[in-house]
Amino acid sequence: MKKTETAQKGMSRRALFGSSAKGAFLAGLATAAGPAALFAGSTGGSKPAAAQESEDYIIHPGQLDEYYGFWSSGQCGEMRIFGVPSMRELMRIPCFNIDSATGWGVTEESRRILTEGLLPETKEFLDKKGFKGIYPNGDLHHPHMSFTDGTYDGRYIWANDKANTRVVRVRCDVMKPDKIIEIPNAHDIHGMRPQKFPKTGYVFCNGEHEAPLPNDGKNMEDISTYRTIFTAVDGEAMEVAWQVIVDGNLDNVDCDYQGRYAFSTCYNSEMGMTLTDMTAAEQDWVVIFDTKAIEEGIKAGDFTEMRGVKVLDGRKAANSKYTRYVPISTSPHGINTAPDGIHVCVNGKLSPTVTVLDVRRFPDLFADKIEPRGVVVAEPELGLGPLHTAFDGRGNAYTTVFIDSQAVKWNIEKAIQKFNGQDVDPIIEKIDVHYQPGHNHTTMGETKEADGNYLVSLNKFSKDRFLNVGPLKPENDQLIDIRGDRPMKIVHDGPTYAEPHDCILVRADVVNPRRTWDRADSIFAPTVELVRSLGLDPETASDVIRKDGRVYVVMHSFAPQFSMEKFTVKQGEDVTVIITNIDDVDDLTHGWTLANYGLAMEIGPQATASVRFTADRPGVHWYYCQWFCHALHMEMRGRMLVEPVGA
Ligand code: CUK
Ligand code: CUA
Repeated sequence: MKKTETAQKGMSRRALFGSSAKGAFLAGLATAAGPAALFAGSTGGSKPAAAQESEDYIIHPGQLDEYYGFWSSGQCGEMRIFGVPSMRELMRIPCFNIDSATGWGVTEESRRILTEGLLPETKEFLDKKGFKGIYPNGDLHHPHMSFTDGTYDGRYIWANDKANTRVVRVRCDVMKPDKIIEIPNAHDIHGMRPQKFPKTGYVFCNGEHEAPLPNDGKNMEDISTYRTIFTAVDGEAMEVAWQVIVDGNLDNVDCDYQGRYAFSTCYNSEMGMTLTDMTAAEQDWVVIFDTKAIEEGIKAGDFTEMRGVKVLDGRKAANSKYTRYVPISTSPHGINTAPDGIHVCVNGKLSPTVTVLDVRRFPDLFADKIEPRGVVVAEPELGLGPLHTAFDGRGNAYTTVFIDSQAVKWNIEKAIQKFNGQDVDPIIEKIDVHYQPGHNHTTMGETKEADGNYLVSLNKFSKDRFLNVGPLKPENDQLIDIRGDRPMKIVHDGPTYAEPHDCILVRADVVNPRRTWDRADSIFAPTVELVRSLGLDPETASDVIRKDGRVYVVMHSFAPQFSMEKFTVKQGEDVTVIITNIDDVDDLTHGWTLANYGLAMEIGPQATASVRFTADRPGVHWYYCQWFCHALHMEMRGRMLVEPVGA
């Protein structure tokens, strides 16, 4: 299908729904299952010859990918590593979830990371609930890597938890989280981005939902007391640096390449509680934050201390020097800064437009020299339901249009010319995706090193693209070849389990994880210290120590053996098993699963891991290595003998 026809098809679809994207959206997404299926045409069939020529996006067995992809998993609560362009899933990184394979949420090391950053009342709540201090779920939407000088530096990846108001930091050298913090005062962290310059720095976090401040149940009906909170986390210390109170519900956030401004899309400027109220106004806004003014405000003491955090007032009515509100048509969603360091694309969602802001005008806006809309330099109409935009570093943008089920390639400069009255069409090409895309992402696309090789479209529905697996279907993450100025070409369908909202695509040379653990690693350093305090060397010990009412079982492992074939404890004893994997071989992970006790853990090469439990069940209980490690892996086992009380 030629691109002009594809574009026309987009038009006819628009005609079908009438001109109101809002109407189509509010109609309960009938489009997702109905009319879109009618138009489920692919770009398959007669492709332009040029697009068929190069198939070097095919990664043959044994070949390595050019890019690491870091995927969110939404309500699964984990992060995932993909290889791109092969779209092979390489690894999962448990973050906010509890994981059966690795014992994330079960081991002492992961429990420390999961609990130490929680607020005291959350800890208390989770203990009472019987969750032993740990939330059983999370909703991870936005993974973003740390920056130095406008591009990825391979140190960390941060991500939000919308479900339980947390932020995780994953260490890229071992691909495990090392810090998780709960954000006080705010509710339900959604949009999240690290500062790009000079170095991250701040990690900006949008509290999406509004609630009374303080939220102590004394005044729940008076909506005028509800507040939405924007948070800057110090990404290095993993502590809240400051917060700003704003109006409306903060959705997505991005920031500039100069290290000064952050900006959030904001829906529900009405502060409505129902769908009708929330979409009543014609316009919502983008809130721009001046981090320099905020830092000066803090120095001048212009804040209220709440829960140990300095909170500034950035509400619209407060006419604050910390924020500006730029009107955007109602319910904007994604916000993305172009690699040119100048243009910011605000995706319309209910409006078929993307609004382009020029960051060079922000100082004048804060100086009140121009009207808020004076920062708008273009507003191309792209299709129904624009959600997110990605960039190729060649001046082009790629916007997902949810209702139209398309990716739209358009030129930023041409959109500006059109906005200035010239007779040009900024839209270069539209391509059908399958189906209903949310986020998209280009290779290195959120950095100044955007290289324009591949575009990933994260589609919410797969419907008929795969064998039917029952009522619950996978998502469909499609890889699109955008190299050169050839027509876009879908080169891979990638089914994924719930639910990638966002991903980043990072050049492989930026990411250099270790092959085995460093014995001095901070993640298990407290455990190693504990073993030493018992007078033992974790790498050679095979001992049972009783101290202060607790039992410590300390052993090591080397394929295919645990250093202890058995150990004996008494029923009801408080037992901690600590194991060090002394194998120093690439990929030689052991595990320790205690049968019928609900316990398992991963022990990577050169790592120490531990679990603590009460030996409630008497009798013989086998423990075994659950990670296939050796020809005699099945034989890698031992017995825990639990003597009944009174015996
Ligand atoms: S949001 Cu999911 S499609 Cu949470 Cu970034 Cu836009
Ligand atoms: Cu060690 Cu299997």
